[in-house]
Amino acid sequence: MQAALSAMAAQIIILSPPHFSPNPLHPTPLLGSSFLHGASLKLPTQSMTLSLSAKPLTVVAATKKAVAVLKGNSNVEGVVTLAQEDDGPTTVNVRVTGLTAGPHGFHLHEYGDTTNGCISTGAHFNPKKLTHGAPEDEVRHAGDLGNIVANADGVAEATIVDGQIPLSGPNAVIGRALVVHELEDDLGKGGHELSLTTGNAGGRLACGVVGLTPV
Ligand SMILES: [Cu+2]
Ligand SMILES: [Zn+2]
Repeated sequence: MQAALSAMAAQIIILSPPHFSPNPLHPTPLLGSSFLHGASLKLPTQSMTLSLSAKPLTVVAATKKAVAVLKGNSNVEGVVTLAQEDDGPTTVNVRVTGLTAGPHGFHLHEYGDTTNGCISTGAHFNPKKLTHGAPEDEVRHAGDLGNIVANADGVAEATIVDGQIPLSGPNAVIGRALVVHELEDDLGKGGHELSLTTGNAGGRLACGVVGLTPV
């Protein structure tokens, strides 16, 4: 870890000179205070990343984990765990009970706001401004995780691996909400007026905010 940070700091210094070339309007000596400030090894990681115009450096291998506890106004409830290694896909483990047998739409919604129950979690998380689809479609909401299928006992268990729901970065899903629906998500192909926005998946049975959990 220490070695990795030192190596990165060395890289920063090598990459930094363009930012510190003398400005003709405000000439300052190259080794003046601004240079020393910019090259300080005590800068937080975030600042070092922002100081580079190239894509952010990966500091060290990291696993992130999160959990959502789903509850609602019925006896439907569940626990969903999410895990992501580095910038890889996120693995989502789902267990929901109290459902009617069969498929139920399962999505990541935009907001982690449950002040008015699951309704206030907003629409499907959709940073790319596309229409609703299936998880495997190119055109889909990031939050479109398809259906989970309950057995005759009303229990749905699934493992979903998805590349559009990272646990960090600009489109991170932490602080948003997972929602399980009353009906099957038609994956945008049902021809209903709601197919291309919600998959016509009906009411929201239970929801839970995605929060970080110990790795
Ligand atoms: Cu939904
Ligand atoms: Zn959607």
